[in-house]
Amino acid sequence: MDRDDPTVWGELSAPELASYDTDGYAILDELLTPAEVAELTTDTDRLATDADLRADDRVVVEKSSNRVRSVFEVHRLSTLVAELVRQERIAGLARQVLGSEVYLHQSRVNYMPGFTGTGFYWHSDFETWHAEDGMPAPRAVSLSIALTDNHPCNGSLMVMPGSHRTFVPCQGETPPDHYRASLREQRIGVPAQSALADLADKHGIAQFTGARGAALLFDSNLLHGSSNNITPLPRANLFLVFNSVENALDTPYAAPAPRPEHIAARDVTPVR
Ligand code: 6CS
Ligand code: FE
Repeated sequence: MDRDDPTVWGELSAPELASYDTDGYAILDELLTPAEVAELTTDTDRLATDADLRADDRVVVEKSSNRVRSVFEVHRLSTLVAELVRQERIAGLARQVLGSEVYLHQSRVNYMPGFTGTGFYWHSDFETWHAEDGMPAPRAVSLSIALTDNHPCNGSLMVMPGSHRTFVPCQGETPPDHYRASLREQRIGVPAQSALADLADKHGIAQFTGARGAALLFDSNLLHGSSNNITPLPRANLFLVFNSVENALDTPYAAPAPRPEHIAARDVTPVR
């Protein structure tokens, strides 16, 4: 389906965002300094190794190893992340694109260890957020900040530039409580191979690479995914999702019950 909603709801003043409307994403090469990344990494590594957190629902471990894949709600677990989110160079990007006050819909760190890191199959985040979380419109942006260098070879994110203008409804139904399994390996809510083939043919595939501190700002409906990481080089990214306060979550459009608040926040207090 063609998308009716705009991609940019506000005014873009940052020159790095010039191609955001057309491509559905923009790369910010040096969003954080190496010193800032080093400080953040101390905190995010602590979260991944904290024995007390292991049993917490916010921690997702890999399907076939005991390694931590994601930690959710990191802005509540790390004061450094909380302070970072509020900064104008971070939340200000989301306000420019979304044209309103914004709040954090989701925050997480994705850890992709060397050798054994497993990828994320092709998906549109908005498809999941609409169906399972009740997000009305694709008026949200994600900021993925590289905490390690993102090379072409270590499972870096692939995107289909321009695919954000097409909404691909996914087949099947959302089973109750499937979100834990889905965060390890998404099988439900992924587009049909024929749709992916058509869109790849039309738009091509690009990849987000960059040194630690680089960031990718992308539209909630952009098709993206990543391969496994068999290199010795780990990849970790801090992932922040901002939603417009005018796009607050409703009841899910295609799931029996909403996902928990650490995955999809319902408190729309603006980030300031
Ligand atoms: O569940 C989420 O909110 C996000 N994570 C996955 C693996 N797929 C959909 C969305 O990107
Ligand atoms: Fe995603």
